[in-house]
Amino acid sequence: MSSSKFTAEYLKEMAEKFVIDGDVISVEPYGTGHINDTFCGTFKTAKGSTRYIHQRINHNIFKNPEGLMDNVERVTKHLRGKITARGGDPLRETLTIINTKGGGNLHKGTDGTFWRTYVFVEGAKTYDKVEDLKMVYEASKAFGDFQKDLADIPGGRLVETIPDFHHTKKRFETFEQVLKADIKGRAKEVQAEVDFVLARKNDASKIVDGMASGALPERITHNDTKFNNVMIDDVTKKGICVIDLDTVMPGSPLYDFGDSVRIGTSTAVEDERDLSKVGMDIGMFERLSEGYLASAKAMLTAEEKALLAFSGKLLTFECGMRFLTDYLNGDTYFKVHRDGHNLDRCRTQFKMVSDMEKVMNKMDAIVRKYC
Ligand code: ADP
Ligand code: GN1
Ligand code: MG
Repeated sequence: MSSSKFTAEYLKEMAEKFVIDGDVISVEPYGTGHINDTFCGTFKTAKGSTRYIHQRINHNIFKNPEGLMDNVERVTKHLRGKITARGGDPLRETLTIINTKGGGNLHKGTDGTFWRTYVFVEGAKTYDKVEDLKMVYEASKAFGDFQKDLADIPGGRLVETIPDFHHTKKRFETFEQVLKADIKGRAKEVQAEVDFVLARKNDASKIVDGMASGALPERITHNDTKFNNVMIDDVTKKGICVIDLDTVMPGSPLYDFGDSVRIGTSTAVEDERDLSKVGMDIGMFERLSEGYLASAKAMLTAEEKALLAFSGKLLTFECGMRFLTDYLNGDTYFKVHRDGHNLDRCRTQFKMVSDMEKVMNKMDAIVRKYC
């Protein structure tokens, strides 16, 4: 369901289900996420106006929205405690759930949709592309702090909101099945990209095998550490709030560090069509490593540290393979806004992978420098 399918009246009615002071003025599409439908709601209050984020959770992808929201409740409650203890502002430094008038964290529409509302983090923004080296450092440090803060979350194991999300080996097997079925007849157009994937089969199992054998520990991780999932403060330029908590679940820090390399070290946006503009910038990689390790170094094992540079390549490869899989499948998973959009995204990711393969020794040396 695309955002445009919701009328203004529908959206206002949805927004009124939540405990919010003031009258709703408008609810407009917001952001550039690929999964959920995000809206910014503006409400009239005595002092002027207040904004909120309303989101329709994509329940084709997140099959257990209730379990997902339980995770978000637990994670944000824990983070709120940490932020308050260090004198921070929990309303800006983590997400704050607004309950429904019925008292829950989720509004279920009669049409089968699932909606939630967050306090809008003001005075900060997300960026689809890195603008300067300080931003890379700060965003990466924010992801490291996030992992560190969640290391002692109490209670049982968090719900796996998407099972096997970063199981690269299973993702590879899915790719092979989709390629074989070729339901849209697109495989013939993308032989070079298909060959690129098939040539890297052996890489796919490296992290998951380590997880399965216990050589790599399970921790609580974010699992979707793209650059626009951290809000950068307009004034201090620090990464103040890690958002998009739908995939916070048990995982490996290598998933988070690795995934942050995709966009955090790229000279172009994820869907850039001119590949001559796309590249992995080693200076950006250095700042990204420095920022992440400034927070995370103390908690990582030697085995994890040894795989950090490789994880950048692997997670970028995994994401490119997912875009290609979706392209072959007829674009049913990621939102697309033009023909060939997933293929364009796949190509930027593979360009990044090729660049990383050329300088993997340098990447390893940089990581070691900050370990
Ligand atoms: P998706 O899962 O589709 O990526 P996100 O949760 O990342 O959705 O939200 C999409 C965009 O909406 C973000 O990149 C950010 O710009 C904006 N956004 C999300 N939550 C907030 C918030 N609490 N305050 C301000 N902006 C937000
Ligand atoms: C999706 O939701 P968003 O846009 O932050 C995807 C990530 C991909 C990313 C690629 C739940 O992230 O795994 O890496 O697109 N999220 C999900 O840009 O599949
Ligand atoms: Mg997002």
